[in-house]
Amino acid sequence: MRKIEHLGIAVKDLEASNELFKKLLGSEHYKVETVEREGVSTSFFLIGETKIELLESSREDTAISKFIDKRGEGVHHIAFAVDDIHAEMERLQGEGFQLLYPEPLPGADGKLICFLHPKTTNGVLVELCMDKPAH
Ligand code: CMX
Repeated sequence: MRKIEHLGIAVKDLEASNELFKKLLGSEHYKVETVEREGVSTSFFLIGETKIELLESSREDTAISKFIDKRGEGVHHIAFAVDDIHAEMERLQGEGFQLLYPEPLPGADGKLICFLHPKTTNGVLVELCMDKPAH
């Protein structure tokens, strides 16, 4: 694992939270992106070498809407940057962590991603992410 790539924060209203985080961080979000597969609208803020990803559910019964119903708004996941996501998935599976996908999937912000089940990581949803290869 190289560094914390981003922190994901579940929010009810992306537009209102963009305004709030703009005031908090003193800078604007640099992109807004929809991930259809996950049913989320996201926005990204850069803070040093790390990012904050705000996540709003765009339909019912998504991971984000379930999370907000159960726990309210707040920190949803920690994403770590990795150099080789396949190797890291194999290593972590060998260590007994439960991967949520057998193969990496395309995520927001030009990444390949995989999640680890929070039940196997002290209750914290962990994401691995790697820049998508150029070809
Ligand atoms: N962090 C910590 N615990 C979480 C969690 C989270 N983000 N989301 C769910 N849980 C916990 C729940 O609190 C619940 O715990 P209890 O059994 O103690 O009540 C348990 O996990 C099961 O929760 P659930 O609401 O029944 O949800 P599911 O089992 O259907 O799904 C999970 C949980 C983690 C497998 C699912 O949320 C998932 O697949 N997440 C990965 C995908 C994702 O989060 N996508 C949104 C972000 C996309 C992006 O970044 O672009």
